[in-house]
Amino acid sequence: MYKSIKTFFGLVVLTFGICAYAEDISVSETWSLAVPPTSKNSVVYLLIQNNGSDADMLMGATTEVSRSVELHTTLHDHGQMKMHHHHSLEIPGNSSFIMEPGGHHIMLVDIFEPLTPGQKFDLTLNFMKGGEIKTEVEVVELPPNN
Ligand SMILES: [Cu+2]
Repeated sequence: MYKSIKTFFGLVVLTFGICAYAEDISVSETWSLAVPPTSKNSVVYLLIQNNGSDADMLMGATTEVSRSVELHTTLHDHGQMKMHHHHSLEIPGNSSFIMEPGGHHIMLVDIFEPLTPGQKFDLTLNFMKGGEIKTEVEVVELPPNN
């Protein structure tokens, strides 16, 4: 059974002495699937909870494990799986926004090293109103609940 990963702010606070997080937005259940060494890309899934009454916008994300990070949604188009690249994603107020296989996801483009099961890395999400939210991603071998 997969246990949820707590949102992780510690390192930012210790390094810069700045506590920058959004009261309304929280990020949890963050995971990434291990990929073969030949794979250039990987994917992060997570749950965003917006406890504020207003919508926020996820503008992007950064991490040290890949050259860039993109916001994607998997679409089924005439029996073919395609990924749509978003410049931002709206997170409606008072709701949870799930990123899971077959739907929304965060694409790690050009990973520098293969991601292996048990590995953890930081991902910083950038929200228009909520600012930067840092979360710790755990790499797993199989999707949770499978
Ligand atoms: Cu994708």
